[in-house]
Amino acid sequence: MEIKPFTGKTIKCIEYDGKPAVDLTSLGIGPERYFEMYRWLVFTRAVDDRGYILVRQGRAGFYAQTAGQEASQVGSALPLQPQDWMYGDHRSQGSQLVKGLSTAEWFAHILGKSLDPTAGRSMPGHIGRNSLHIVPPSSTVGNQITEAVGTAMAQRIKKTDEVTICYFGDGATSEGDFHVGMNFAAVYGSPCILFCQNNQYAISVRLEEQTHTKTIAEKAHAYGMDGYLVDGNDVLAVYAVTKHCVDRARRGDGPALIEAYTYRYGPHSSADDDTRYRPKGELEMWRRERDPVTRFRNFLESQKLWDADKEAELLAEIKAQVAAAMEEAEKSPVPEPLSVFDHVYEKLTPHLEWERKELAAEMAAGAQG
Ligand SMILES: Cc1ncc(C[n+]2csc(CCOP(=O)(O)OP(=O)(O)O)c2C)c(N)n1
Repeated sequence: MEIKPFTGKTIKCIEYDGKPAVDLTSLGIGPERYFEMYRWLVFTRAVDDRGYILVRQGRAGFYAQTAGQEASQVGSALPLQPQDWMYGDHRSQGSQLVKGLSTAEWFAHILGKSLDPTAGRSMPGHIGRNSLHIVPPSSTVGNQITEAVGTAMAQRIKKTDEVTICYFGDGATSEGDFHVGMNFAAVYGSPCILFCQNNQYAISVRLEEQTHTKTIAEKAHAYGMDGYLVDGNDVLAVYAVTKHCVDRARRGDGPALIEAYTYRYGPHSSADDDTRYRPKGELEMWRRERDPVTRFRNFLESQKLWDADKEAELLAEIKAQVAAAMEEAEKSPVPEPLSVFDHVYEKLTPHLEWERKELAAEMAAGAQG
């Protein structure tokens, strides 16, 4: 299978019914990798379902689901190495879990517990993990693009063997940071994979209201980098295209823009009512005909690699793993109020020192009376 930019066609490996669309032998992967991919798809959805329930139970304040976008997230994170850097947005948990984030840490983050690597300080969905090179997203749409490109520029200057992947949505391509980032990434030949999950909506704003180009991938032309349009609900295609771009970037051949065409199932976040802007029947059609998890299971079945017993075994195993992670997160204590001053600066500024003393005094007075 040849992976080429700007063909005007969406790159795909499997049909919606799961039948291979191309000769898959050239991908160089076999059943073990397929099982790993499928496990991650099912696992990501299970974690996400559980996370969203926390909001419905009134135990968490916010959640942005990844449901529908699992193939984009899993397929693009699997080709990365541990030394690579990941910049995500508010909807990147599938990729972050594949990069190594523990599920208990993810739930602790949603609940604002001490086990959260950002110590309960960040808005849910804005997690980071230093040791895994996962950078916490800033809430400002598109901000992470310039940050990621800067990291990749440093990787180039320092001649490391690292690459950086940056996730953002279609809405972020209307921000100045996208255009600045694309230009700098190309001019400096930085090893950056700019990965746009085009789920067709920025909250209620449809893609047609966001851009007048037919695709997002073609915008790469203007910056002198390669742009690839891939079926974002086809985990094999996303894996193959991202691996191609990661390998090129690691060899020193510069950045790439990938557009993964996909669809989100949930509302924008737990604070949104998507029934007010989706055309009738659209969501149901994507769920019924294009679901990334079902599609890959159909593929495995078409290759005689999967059956109902294996499915039941996997679901039971994942259910137990998710429950254990939730239990660990729940056991974690809420952070000490005074810890809010930790890690702000290496050394507290005089003003924060003063605020810290004031809070400590108020807490002591409260405890007494
Ligand atoms: C600069 C800025 N404008 C507006 C917002 C409010 N906001 C948060 S997410 C979002 C939509 C982002 O859409 P997209 O980039 O397509 O990502 P998606 O949520 O669809 O994954 C908006 C408008 C914000 N956080 N920052």
